[in-house]
Amino acid sequence: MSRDIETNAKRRGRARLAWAALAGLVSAGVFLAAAELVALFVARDGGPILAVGSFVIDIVPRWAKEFAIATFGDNDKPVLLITLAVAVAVAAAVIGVLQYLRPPLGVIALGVAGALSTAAIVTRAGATSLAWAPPVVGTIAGVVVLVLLVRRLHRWRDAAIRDVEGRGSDVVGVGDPRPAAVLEGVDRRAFFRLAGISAASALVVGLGARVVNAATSSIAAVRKALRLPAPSSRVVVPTGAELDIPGISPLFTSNRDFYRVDTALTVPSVDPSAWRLMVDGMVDRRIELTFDDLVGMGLDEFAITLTCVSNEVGGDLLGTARWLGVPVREVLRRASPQAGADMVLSRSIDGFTASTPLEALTDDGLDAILAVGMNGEPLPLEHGFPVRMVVPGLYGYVSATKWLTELKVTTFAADEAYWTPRGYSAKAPIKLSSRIDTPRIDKALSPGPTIIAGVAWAQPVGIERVEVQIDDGPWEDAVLSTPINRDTWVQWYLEWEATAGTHYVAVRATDRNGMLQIEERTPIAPDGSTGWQRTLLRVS
Ligand SMILES: Nc1nc2c(c(=O)[nH]1)N[C@H]1C(S)=C(S)[C@@H](COP(=O)(O)O)O[C@H]1N2
Ligand SMILES: [Mo]
Repeated sequence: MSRDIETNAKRRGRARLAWAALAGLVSAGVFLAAAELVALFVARDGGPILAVGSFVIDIVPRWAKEFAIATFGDNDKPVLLITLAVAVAVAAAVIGVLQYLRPPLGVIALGVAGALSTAAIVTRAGATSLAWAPPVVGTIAGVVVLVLLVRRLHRWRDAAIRDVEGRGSDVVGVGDPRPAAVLEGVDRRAFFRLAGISAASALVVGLGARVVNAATSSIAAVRKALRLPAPSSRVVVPTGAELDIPGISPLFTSNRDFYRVDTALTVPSVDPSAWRLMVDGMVDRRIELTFDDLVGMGLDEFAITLTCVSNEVGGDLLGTARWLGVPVREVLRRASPQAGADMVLSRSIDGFTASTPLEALTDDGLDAILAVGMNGEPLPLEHGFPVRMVVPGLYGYVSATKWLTELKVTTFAADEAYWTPRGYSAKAPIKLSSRIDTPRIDKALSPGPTIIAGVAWAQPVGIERVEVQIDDGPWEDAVLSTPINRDTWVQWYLEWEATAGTHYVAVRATDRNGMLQIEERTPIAPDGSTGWQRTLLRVS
């Protein structure tokens, strides 16, 4: 009788080794899922599965590659991935068993595997500065799940041992009055519950992230391969346009630093070869353009400062880029808008719409464009690839439609855009404004010569003057950089002899029409914030 119980217990002990292997597999699944999820946000190519696959492709000797291609042909990559998956699964099972039998050996092995995959990822060509994040976060998540699962497995084992030892007497003497067999059931269920939840979450999160990443990054490859024709004209940057002052906003905002605002939960994937622009509504001729048609109209480069209506006083939701594109007026001219139309409703593939006054798009003196390039490269995916609108002088939400698909010529009376029923004006010219970039409010300053500097903008009128006031002193004229054009911001600075103590610095701008920036503070809704920026500086 007692021998029966013992062999039974041994059998169950061996079964628990299989559950330890399962714990390892689940932890590996959590590792991969967490890494894929992080990769989606910080480093598109940083997912460990494909990265390690690419790493293997890079390091296997040529004969092995040739053997694989000769043997498996077009299936060589799937075969590689399957082989890799099997290897990972075996290693994960071993790690689970190690952690069960000899903790913390499993954790250490998992940590080493994580470090190796991180090395494989960050040494890849084109790895971004955050490429380490997916495997590192994945490793941490995997270790946590492994530790928790094996701890539950140990508790289950201990309860089972007590159960065997305690047969005959009903109660185990560990302070819990419940029978040992009941406790064993509780611990077993705790293990399987955690294993089940972890495995299911890893599956859903990992596959979801992978699918989204694959769907969008194939467009990333298309974009990378895209060569835009050279523009027939380039932006001329006059000397003195860019001030060399530490802490000031660069004259051109890099694509990487350019603010991003949109309603898209995931970045839409639009293949230029499938892209079409419909121009319809109140037009004599409905037209449809392909990407080649558009680019074939001839590209020019335009410097324009884009501004978001959500920019608060002192905020950074604006940026200046060299946009490569075709004037909207040339496209509209082909369709020939009808009399009575006063608005163009531009539509994005994701359903977003913007209402732009027709004359802002047809005026010969305004460079409203359909942009395909940004700072010398095709539009980044997040900034509207392959085609977006950029209109000088209007906030982005009423003009700068990304992932553009349609221009509907219509009237403000007949149509309304995405933000109009949501509390924002149907028309929204950019309000002239100015910002202090340096010194920052949190910067420790010492007495002596100090440069106060920033940017000011009044698209499409241009900035005439920027004034700075220190404490209750007079408004002093700041020195302005040479403007590129009226559609871009200017930089400004003022030299100041800082004295110890607390000071207020305020800035205000005047545009070329002689209009002074509005002093009174108003919120961003319904048509943009106003107010002079005033910051506090501490000098000691
Ligand atoms: N499809 C689409 N286009 C859009 C938006 C959007 O939500 N969806 N937001 C607009 C707003 S509010 C602004 S300020 C600009 C921002 O452009 P950016 O993200 O390239 O800086 O895009 C505009 N174009
Ligand atoms: Mo915006």
